[in-house]
Amino acid sequence: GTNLKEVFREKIEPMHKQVVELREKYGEEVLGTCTVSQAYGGMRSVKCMTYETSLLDPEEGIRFRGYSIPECQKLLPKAKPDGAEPLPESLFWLLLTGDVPTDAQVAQLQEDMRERARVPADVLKILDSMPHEQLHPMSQFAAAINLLQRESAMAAAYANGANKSSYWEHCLEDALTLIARLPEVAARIYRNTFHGGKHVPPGQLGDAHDMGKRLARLLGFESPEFDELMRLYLVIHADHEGGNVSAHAVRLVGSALSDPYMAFAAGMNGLAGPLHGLANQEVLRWLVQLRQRLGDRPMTTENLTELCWQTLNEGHVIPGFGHAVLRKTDPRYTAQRQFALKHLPHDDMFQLVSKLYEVVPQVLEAQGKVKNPWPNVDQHSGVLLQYYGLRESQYYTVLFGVSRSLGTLASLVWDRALGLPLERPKSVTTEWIREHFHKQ
Ligand code: AMX
Repeated sequence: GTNLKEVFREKIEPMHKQVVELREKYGEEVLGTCTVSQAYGGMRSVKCMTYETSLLDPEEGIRFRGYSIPECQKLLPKAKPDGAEPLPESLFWLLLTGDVPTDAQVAQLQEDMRERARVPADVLKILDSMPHEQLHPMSQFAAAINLLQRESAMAAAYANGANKSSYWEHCLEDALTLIARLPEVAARIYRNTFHGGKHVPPGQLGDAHDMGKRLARLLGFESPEFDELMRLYLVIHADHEGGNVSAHAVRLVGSALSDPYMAFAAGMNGLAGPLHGLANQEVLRWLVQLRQRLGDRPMTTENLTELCWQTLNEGHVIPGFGHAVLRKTDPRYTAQRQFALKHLPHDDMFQLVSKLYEVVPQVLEAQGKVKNPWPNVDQHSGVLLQYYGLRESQYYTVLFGVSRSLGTLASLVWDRALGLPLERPKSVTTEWIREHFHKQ
């Protein structure tokens, strides 16, 4: 079939059966342990949850339903007639069902999303009246998601006493509507904050477009190359397994049966932190500062090394490098580097980013603290955006957020389909640790 909901419905029973069997067989096996250091150390590497849509290998990076980013670029449907990057809707299909969709399946999903896409006028009005200069775009974004919440099918169904076995349907309904509306929400915030509230009317777009192109056009960009960049961007930022701050926040809040809007807004507040999604904004600021500090001096290894040490000695991290789980260059970085080599090989800022790829890992190794000196996704994204004229780096994390809806909401639908319970791990006090281990 070509209907996502019906295809998904068929997946639930076998998956549920598999989980029941696995729990019967291995329910008492130890998946992970947690040392005192891990409890104080951000629970790094503690295996304590399941998450179906993607899995991160420390060496190889992310796989979406078992497919690496290059494999997704090869296998997922593209825009007709000559798109080279996967369609974001096709990734959502893959993440939700585990199957690479056909062109017909993607076409029907796009059609469904187009019907849901218009943001209610009064929500737009509230967005227009926000204090754009003072309110960070991510605050506007999270607020907008909460404003859209009043239409939650999940909240309404719960209030009407819906049966638990139907939660996933309402959750999927909300996920599709929310994802479909995010491009207009995101673009509204961009145009309000940086273009004096001059909007591209969605009615002008016609209906032959995908989520990437729609987002690009509503932001005010016309070039087909930027459409492709948005498609790539939306695909690679979508999901990064379950333990990262945004994905875990969505899962955690959703486990209280807060509806998908509430849960996703929580995730976006987490994405807005500089150690997580806000790093893409920080990277561009840092690159611009680096260029200023470099002045007329040439972009040599020696000069850049000196400036990287200056950042570290000022007590700052080098944004866009390092990762809590990854231990090699992020394949999301590599995918963006390939895009740059294809479309903007001579851009100055890209040259700088390329040169930093040689310099920063050495500096971080010499500093001797980081577990991973290699660049992550955020090191590269701003440079691509600024090349096409999207220079307002405070806005970048909103784009990350639009993308993250694809993974975290697909996962949330599975949480409800599998009937996962409220999350409630146990905490202890420092006093407890002292007493407990003293007695042993
Ligand atoms: N520059 C300087 N120091 C760094 C560093 C970097 N890029 N990355 C890690 N370190 C430091 C840590 O701050 C820590 O120092 P401390 O012992 O004085 O506290 C030490 O190295 C060990 O850290 P780690 O175990 O290697 O990393 P982590 O798991 O604690 O943190 C991360 C991971 C991403 C927060 C960290 O690498 C960082 O701050 N990077 C820069 C910000 C960034 O790019 N974030 C985006 C990550 C991707 C994403 O979520 N979007």
